[in-house]
Amino acid sequence: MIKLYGLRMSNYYSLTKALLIEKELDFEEVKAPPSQKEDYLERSPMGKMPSIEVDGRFLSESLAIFAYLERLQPAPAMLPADPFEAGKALELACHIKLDVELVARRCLPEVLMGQPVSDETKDQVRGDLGKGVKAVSRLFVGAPYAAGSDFTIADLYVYYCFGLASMLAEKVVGLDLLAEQPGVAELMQRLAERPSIARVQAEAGG
Ligand SMILES: N[C@@H](CCC(=O)N[C@@H](CS)C(=O)NCC(=O)O)C(=O)O
Repeated sequence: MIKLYGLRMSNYYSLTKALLIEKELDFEEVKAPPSQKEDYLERSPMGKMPSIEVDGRFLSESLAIFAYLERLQPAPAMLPADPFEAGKALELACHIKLDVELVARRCLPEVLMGQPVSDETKDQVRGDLGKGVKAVSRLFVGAPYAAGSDFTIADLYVYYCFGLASMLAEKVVGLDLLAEQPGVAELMQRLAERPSIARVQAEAGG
């Protein structure tokens, strides 16, 4: 059985858990807060969550875990069958992850630990987020799903990464990313009803 390490409060842990549920794979959750201890780094070389364990071997990074799970359990597919469209769905997921979520994440210390972020950082975040959100809107299809007609891994990145970024952007730098992207806001509302995501949310407090 696959072991999923991390904490339920983490957006990337939640994304990976939703993916395991979508794939109907058996898994066991193991509480493991981020750490720089040697045994943790063996599972996740940057000391981050999530990571998974399969038959005594470890894998970290949500996209790498996705690549593994997609091959392990091809159905239901989380990428379009067309190879180029599959690439486009991953391109969208990458921009959400690297150019929106990772940028907004610079504001996390202020929200999570009350550590104020400098005005200089806030200005940089506003500028970088502007570019990142424009990149996402060029690739976002939203008809009806993020990358086109089918639910894909890109939808999970929309929900868990664009979602966190929009909360951070609003709280810390006063930007309403969802107001600028009504299609994303509408999709996020629909995704919240999806059984995998609703289950992750229902279990988040535990
Ligand atoms: N690129 C990683 C990001 C994972 C990540 O940022 N995890 C956060 C929690 S949501 C974490 O472990 N932070 C603790 C740290 O950076 O030390 C992925 O896609 O899995």
